[in-house]
Amino acid sequence: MSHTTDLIKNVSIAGHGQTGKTTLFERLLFAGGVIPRAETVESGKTVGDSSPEEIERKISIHAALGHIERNGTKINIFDTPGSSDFTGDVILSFRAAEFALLAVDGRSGVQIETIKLWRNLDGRGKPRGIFVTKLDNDQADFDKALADIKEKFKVDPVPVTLPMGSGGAFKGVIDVLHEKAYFVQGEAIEKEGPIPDEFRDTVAAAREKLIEAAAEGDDTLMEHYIDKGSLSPDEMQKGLIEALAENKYVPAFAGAALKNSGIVPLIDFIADLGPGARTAKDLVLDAEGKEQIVPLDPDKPLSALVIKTAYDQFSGKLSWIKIISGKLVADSEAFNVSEHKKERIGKLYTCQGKKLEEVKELFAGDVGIITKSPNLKTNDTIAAADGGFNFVHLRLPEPVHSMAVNATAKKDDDKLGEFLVRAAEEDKTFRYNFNAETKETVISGMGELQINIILEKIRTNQKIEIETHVPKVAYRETITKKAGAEYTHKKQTGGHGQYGKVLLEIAPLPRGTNYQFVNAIFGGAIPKNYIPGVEKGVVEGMAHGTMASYPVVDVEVKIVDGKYHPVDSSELSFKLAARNAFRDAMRHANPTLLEPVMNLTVFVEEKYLGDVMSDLSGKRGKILGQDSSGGIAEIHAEVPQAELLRYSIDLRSITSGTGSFSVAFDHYAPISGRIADDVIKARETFKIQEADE
Ligand SMILES: Nc1nc2c(ncn2[C@@H]2O[C@H](COP(=O)(O)OP(=O)(O)OP(=O)(O)O)[C@@H](O)[C@H]2O)c(=O)[nH]1
Ligand SMILES: [Mg+2]
Repeated sequence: MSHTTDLIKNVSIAGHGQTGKTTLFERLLFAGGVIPRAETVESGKTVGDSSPEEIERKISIHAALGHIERNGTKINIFDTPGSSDFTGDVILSFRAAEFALLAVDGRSGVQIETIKLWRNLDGRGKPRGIFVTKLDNDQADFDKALADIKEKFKVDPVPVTLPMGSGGAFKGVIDVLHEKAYFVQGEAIEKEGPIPDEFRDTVAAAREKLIEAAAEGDDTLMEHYIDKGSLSPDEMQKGLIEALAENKYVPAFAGAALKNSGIVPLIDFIADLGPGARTAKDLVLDAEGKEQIVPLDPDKPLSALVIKTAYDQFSGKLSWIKIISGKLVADSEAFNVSEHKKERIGKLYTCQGKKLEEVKELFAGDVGIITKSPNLKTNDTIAAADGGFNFVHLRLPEPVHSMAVNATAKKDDDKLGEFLVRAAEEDKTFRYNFNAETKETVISGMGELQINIILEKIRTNQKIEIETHVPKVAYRETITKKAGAEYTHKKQTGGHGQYGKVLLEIAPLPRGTNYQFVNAIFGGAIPKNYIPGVEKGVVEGMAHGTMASYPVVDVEVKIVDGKYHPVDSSELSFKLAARNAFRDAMRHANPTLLEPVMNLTVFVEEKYLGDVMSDLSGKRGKILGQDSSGGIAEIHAEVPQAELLRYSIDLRSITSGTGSFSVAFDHYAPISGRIADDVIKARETFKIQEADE
């Protein structure tokens, strides 16, 4: 069944790893009547974790989509992965949803991913709520979790539900808004009942806080509240809707998803007070290439965005699509604006996890699926007509972990290539590229786990035998002082000889300048038509430095004098002379190796700060600055790339998997002593290998 825009809401469940998101998703579908019984993640049968790799590891790896209906409103729900390796799917769900629900473990409180996700939501101005779950665990503490949020995010969450007891004594939750209690019923859906007397005072205080949040919703309500000291239920509802849509307060919910607790009042809240599809906006690039905010609008012609591509074992290629304006109709024709091609729209679906449900149309605000379209790619814009605008591509963090990979048998190269194309389409944080300099195919992503899962798929699903190794570092060579050299290329071979003499002067240039060629020949010592040959020789000479055969950079090369022979000279002679002259000059110019230095930002809990800092200093890192707030430290440093090739693994072990980082190339810096000697030595074996091949 299709729902119209005003009857659609999209919610993303996100949060730190293992906080119970998939369990919550499962219980929402159960309470919503979608599935007859709720499964546990351990059973491997949940709707959320349905791929073989998720079932095997008992963690979420891909976003899952499902929906429930409450009072005619369709609530699309995304269950997203908690591991930062799969952050791409979290970010796409944030784009597609009007409301994010952050799952927080009642015992652990705010964790590092919670903070990163919060920041991402801040950047979008996206309304969000907190679901404090696992309150049935010993030492779980709802109030403490909220205090933690207040301390770390400087916002005071407003409880919509409150727990009754905790740990072994956890009995259920109280819906503060509707003043009802919900009692745990084992495997069954929680049961409504009156509020036990012992909680009356806490509920009254919480209700007061909720009314204040509602009054913030608009000025007239605030006046009423100040005048009367309270708000009517209708006013309260209106105020809470408006204030949440404007991200003015953060509702907090208590629960224990595994015990089906806190689920029904959560659904009620989202259905009645959560931001609706109409509050969404998106970003397009207009015809002039300028970014424009566009509101979601059912009354405009069709526009839609492909938010995700997945390949399912049974259903084949699935293109997830969010409708931003108008409606998408099955068996129709639209335009793929990104490709400037007509797009034949066949069947349309919504889904409950991997189970597809056919629909006739999808209205603005809804998220659905197009199957088996060979042309659709993630980030494509679908519209009623070609041209005009394109949706802005989803912004994702840059990869931080890389691995070089090659098929053991040459015949598998193409198959491996095809798989990598598909993997990169499925997860936009995963990249692959052939590095022509190091002659390696390097795959990169957000962490070791993501890369290992891809490698495993290559080996087991694709049955391709592969070899992997740490990617090579692209070192450079340069010079540190001026030098000159003279070289005569002379060959007498019967008839025509070869003759060319060049005198070069080379000098260091500032870092990053790469190369400058200066022709300072006076009086035709070398005729003009041979100068390009000279430059070619210099460029060839610079391709392989004299230290370890790495490319030479940041050198000015001046041709100052030379000699030619009217018969024997040729471009080739001058090229060879220049190449050798360059190499001779370089040897006298005090050459040095350069290594790439990265700009690193590390994000860790404060208690790990000391260990992270000392590890970085052991990695020849230069600390540029450090910031701490709410128990989380952010460290900025410059660190040689050679030291960071395994950093995601190192940081994980230092921080028990909680730390994260981003990294980007910054500059090249000289190395000397043992470090340089090691690089030169490693290159010697590499060169021998190359010669063997
Ligand atoms: N005691 C208790 N355990 C829970 C509750 N909710 C989830 N769990 C358990 O916590 C573990 C993680 O649950 P998941 O639902 O997979 O957590 P998740 O946030 O989806 O995990 P990722 O997707 O990997 O980030 C599982 O063993 C669940 O059974 C709860 O309310 N109480
Ligand atoms: Mg999960």
